[in-house]
Amino acid sequence: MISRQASECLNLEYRLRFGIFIVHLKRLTLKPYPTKTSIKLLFLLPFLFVSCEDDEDCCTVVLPKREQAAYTVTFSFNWNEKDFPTDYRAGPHFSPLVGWTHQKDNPFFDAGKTATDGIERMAEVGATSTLVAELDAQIKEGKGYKIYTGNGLSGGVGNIAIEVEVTTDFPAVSLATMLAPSPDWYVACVAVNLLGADNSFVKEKTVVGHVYDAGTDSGTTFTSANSDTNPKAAIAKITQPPLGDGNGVKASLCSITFTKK
Ligand SMILES: [Ca+2]
Repeated sequence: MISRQASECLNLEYRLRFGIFIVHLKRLTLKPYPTKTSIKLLFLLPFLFVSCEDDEDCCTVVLPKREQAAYTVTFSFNWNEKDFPTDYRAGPHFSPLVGWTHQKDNPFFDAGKTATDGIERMAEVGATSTLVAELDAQIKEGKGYKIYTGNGLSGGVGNIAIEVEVTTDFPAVSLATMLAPSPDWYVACVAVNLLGADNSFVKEKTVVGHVYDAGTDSGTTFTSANSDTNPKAAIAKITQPPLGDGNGVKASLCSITFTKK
């Protein structure tokens, strides 16, 4: 494909070449013997009709570059009894990370959406296979680039790191992990765009890992019995106890850093 601007540039260049050709032709027809000009003309002829579509230096029009970048994404958890005392119990942990890189602003895991079956299974039992199949279907529709599954964490404090790749067409990252024990709560980064204002990839970015209620189980605290929510409620950021303080969950529970490799 060549852009309209590039096409106009090519037309202009062809017209210029044709003009040069005519000037030399007139000079040539006035001389009955071969001259340096007529020899040059012979060399010019093929260039007059050769397309410069494949010649990067032909035009000054710069077509958009499709760049790629790799990042290490580090989830740093600090879910501890001192900072989150309400109903705290031993054995907190996080399920294997799962997510994808995709077009910016894709709301797949975001508040306000209804959880898919894959999000429900991830948020309730930490399973990834249904979610991976759903993300694969999204990628086949052209909405995403790659799917990732990673490690979990067998405690409330510690890090999980994962490597991801983004492109200018798919510059955003969404990753999620079940917070356990819990009814249907998960920590996630949703559609974090790694393209900066100058349209190049940022060196580093840190965001809060928000805690979401998937809206698929009606339990109210960490160890509530299973109570399926039917129909599903919308995904929502958690604000209330035991994790929240009425307004939200302390940002210290999870921070997520993206470091360009
Ligand atoms: Ca459920």
